[in-house]
Amino acid sequence: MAGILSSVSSKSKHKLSGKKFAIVVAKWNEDITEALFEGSSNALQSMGVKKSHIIRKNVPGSFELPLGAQRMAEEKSIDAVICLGCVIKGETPHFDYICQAVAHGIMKVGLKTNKPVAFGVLTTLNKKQALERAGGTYGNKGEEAAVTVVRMLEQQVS
Ligand code: RBF
Repeated sequence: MAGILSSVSSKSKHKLSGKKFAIVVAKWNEDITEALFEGSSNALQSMGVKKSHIIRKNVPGSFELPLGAQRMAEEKSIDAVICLGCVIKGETPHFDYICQAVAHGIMKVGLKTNKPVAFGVLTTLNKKQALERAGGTYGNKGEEAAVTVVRMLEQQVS
């Protein structure tokens, strides 16, 4: 994590202080998505983003992330959007439908609005795998999503 964040140059840190970010959080599997939110929000702040420039929006489930993201990305003042969710495989095929729709929907929002929109959605076989990626052994995918949108913004600011 320190490595990823320190790769953001001090020049772009300065420029990031004026940028505004939306974080759209799905409430399903809330314990996991809260940990992803903490990861994203803390990472943005350690890269120089003001807390008041981080706007949080909750949606019921991951399926609603694309619309939540679109509403935020269409706001003129928002520079980038981070989508956070956690879909855990059950015994029915809903997992595949939700994951595909969410991934496609989130990508479309970025292309339509021409703003960085990150896919910070865990798609795991079980809760253990999700915990490992929400601040556990495999890091925090919320942090990685924050670094991703910053990298995409850097291409515009540097
Ligand atoms: N939303 C999630 O974010 N994660 C899930 O693991 C998840 N599992 C679901 C399982 C079923 C059978 C259904 C019907 C919905 C699930 N959802 C899940 C909610 C979904 O993203 C959405 O909020 C609802 O389908 C309403 O549009």
